[in-house]
Amino acid sequence: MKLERVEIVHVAIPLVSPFRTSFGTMTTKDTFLLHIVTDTAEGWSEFAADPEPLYCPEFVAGAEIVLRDFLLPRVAALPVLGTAHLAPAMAKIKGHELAKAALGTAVLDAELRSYGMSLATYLGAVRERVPAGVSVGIHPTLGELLDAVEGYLAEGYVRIKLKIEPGWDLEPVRAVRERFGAELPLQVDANTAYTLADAEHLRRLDEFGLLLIEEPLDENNLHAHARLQQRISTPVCLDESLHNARDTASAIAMDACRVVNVKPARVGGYLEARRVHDVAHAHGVPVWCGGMLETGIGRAPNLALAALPGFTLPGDTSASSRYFAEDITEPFVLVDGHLPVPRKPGIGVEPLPEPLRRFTRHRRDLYV
Ligand code: OSB
Ligand code: MG
Repeated sequence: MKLERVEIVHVAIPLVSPFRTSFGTMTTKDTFLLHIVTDTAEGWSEFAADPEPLYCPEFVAGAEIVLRDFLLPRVAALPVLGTAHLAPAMAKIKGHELAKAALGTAVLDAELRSYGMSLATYLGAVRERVPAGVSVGIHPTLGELLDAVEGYLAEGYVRIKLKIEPGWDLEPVRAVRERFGAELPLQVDANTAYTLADAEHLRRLDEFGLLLIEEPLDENNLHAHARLQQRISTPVCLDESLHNARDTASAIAMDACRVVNVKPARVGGYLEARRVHDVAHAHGVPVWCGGMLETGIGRAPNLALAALPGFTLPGDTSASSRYFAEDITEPFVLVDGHLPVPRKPGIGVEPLPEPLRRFTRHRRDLYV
């Protein structure tokens, strides 16, 4: 393929309800789509992070500069544009996995469209639909939390994840267990809000039979997570701390995690996400697909990944209606607690012109 044009489309789409985590509150999905045009096909992707670096070091305005000044010039200089050549071309630029993932996914989408092959087929998907969990934010009161969980269970979600932070942990978990029973698949996500000094407190979660506790301690502190795992029986799951397959191998070897949250953007794209899956699966460590409140453009490829054999736990891959009253693609709809794996070429979806136009803040050419 030959690169002809790269365009950034900034979008802002209101969320159906505010989403509060230990690091902040989101009311709008505010990010950019990457649209690439080649001589054979077009490709789309979504930058996964937010305008502020609260979840991870990358952020919307920074990623645009990284793409424009460092990643695109290297990729545009390739004699042949193709997924296999991308990682070596971008390797000299340190970090910036989410920006690399955006470019890599748009190129992969275009390449697969030119072959007429779906991402699911390319990755080796073994399922036609994947079970959907839902990530439930911190609520002002326990009553409002229970109402929210009840609503999601009524819609068919098969697993609940509660966001926790100091002061909002044991009580919400106890309340959800009391109301919905011991059999409900339940897990928690702290987004780095605790320290090892909280180990005895976190051990009190053990009695609730949680599937896992996600990223309780500092990002990248594998040693501390391993120390915590020695003191609690709830399986530790890592999100923010894992940036590639090598990190994942180290974390598993150290017993710093017994479950892995795979977010393709966080590890630099779908090829590395596949490797993270392979490493974990080879060790018998279950993985599941995380989310970043994506529009349909980011959700579609995540569903393809979640159909790989090692994804044995339900992901945060919820239906479009959990996030948006109106999405920029055809919505993903929950059927019997599952979402369909896209099977059309590439990521299998594209923006609908009319909603895209309404939710677009501005467009900029990065490369012509
Ligand atoms: O830690 O998994 C996380 C959303 C934004 C940033 C980080 C996280 C999340 C979620 C929601 O938990 C996942 C989703 O429903 O997309
Ligand atoms: Mg998380």
